[in-house]
Amino acid sequence: MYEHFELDKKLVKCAPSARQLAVEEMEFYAFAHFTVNTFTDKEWGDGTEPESVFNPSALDADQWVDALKAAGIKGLILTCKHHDGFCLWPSAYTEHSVKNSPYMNGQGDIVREVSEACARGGIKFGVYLSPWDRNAQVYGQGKPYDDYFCNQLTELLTQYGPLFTVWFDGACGEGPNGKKQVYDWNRYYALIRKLQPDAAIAISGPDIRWCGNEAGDTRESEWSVLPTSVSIEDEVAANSQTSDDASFREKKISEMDRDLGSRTLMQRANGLVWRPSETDTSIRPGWFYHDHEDDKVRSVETLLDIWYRTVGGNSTLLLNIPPDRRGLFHEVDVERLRGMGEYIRRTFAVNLAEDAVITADRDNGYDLPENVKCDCYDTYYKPFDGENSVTLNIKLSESQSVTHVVIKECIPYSQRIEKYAIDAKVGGEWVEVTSGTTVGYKKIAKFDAVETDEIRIRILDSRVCPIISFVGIY
Ligand code: FUL
Repeated sequence: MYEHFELDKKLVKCAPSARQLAVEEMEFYAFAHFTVNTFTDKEWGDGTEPESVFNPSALDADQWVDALKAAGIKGLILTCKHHDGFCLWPSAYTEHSVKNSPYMNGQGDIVREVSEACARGGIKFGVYLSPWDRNAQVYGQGKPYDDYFCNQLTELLTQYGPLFTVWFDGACGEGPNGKKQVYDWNRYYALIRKLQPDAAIAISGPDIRWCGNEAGDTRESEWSVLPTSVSIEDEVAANSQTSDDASFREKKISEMDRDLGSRTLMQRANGLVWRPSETDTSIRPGWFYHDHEDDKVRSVETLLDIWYRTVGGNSTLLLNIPPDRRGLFHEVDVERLRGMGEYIRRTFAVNLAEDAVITADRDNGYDLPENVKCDCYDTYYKPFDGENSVTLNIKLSESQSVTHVVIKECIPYSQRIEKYAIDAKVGGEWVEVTSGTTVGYKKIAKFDAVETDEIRIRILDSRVCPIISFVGIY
């Protein structure tokens, strides 16, 4: 067997839960940051904003959903309560909400309007509820605030239909009384599991991991199998004053670390966990709408670059589009979303692999190479365990211009590929067109157009053996 076989056998036992898989399959979903900040021109409200400032003049959640669908976006997460504590629904537990605003004479419920528009439009709905609350008087008192937070969470979990995710920010500042709250996370998680068992708990939660930045940056190697913690090197432990203290022998993983899953790191793993990356970033410089940023909306080109690196790099993309003071997505943002969607639909319209003949230099006699034509997890291509480098050959029906190869691992069997290269046959010779490291849920390999009738994917290294569910050529 090859060098890392024993380690790799342990690593590939780690796989996604159904709720994690459901979010990964959405690939691209949106945030809408909307609260009093939209009207006060701030990014963080301090909780003293009068409810009277919140007054969208022409709110139309169907317009949001139409714009999202034009980009191919599959779900929307609404900031039901941001750090300022203002609730977009008429919560029974606070006066600081839409019910005391001029919007619809206090009869409005924006969480309802948005969740219903998502259901009508056939996209999923999720909630952002900030644990940090700069308005609630009970904030910082311990259990009284946890009770308040759980009451609000219960309203959101029970009154607005199925939620695909509950998004918890890690921010924890001071409340109106100058005190910080120690959040009872396990209590919040238990409530979500009880009331919405299919919802993935994101960021400050067990199911979906923050990518580590808000700029849209990505890693070259993005792993979903992570260590729960790693043992620190022996010499560090030996030099430590309290080296007999077990906690000093352990290092927690930070989402901002560059390496979250290499074999080198995994050799020191104390446990394993599936935690796929989500990249959250805004279409504008801020998370909330500011009219002075109308000329700073990211270009279609920039947005597509982020889309390629995230959706095509084993991370989901959570793109924020902040509604303006009318309660609409601004025309510029709508145009950018449409531009993205048109490009993506056009580029991936015809999969040349469908009519190709697909073979491999080895297979297990059962999970055959042709199985990668089906974009599903029921069938896949797999060699025998221990065969960690293989070549898939894709003979096209005729010579074509090719610019993209898409590879998806069968992630119910974990993430396995460490390294690959892609070649095209040009004038009878193999030419390497691109290469990379991890694949995971999906890799979109983009390269300069090449005229070819044959492509090959060389898996150069993988854990135990690669299990490939899909290959697309465009
Ligand atoms: C951050 C917040 O402080 C920002 O306002 C925004 O909501 C972003 C998604 O998360 O931590």
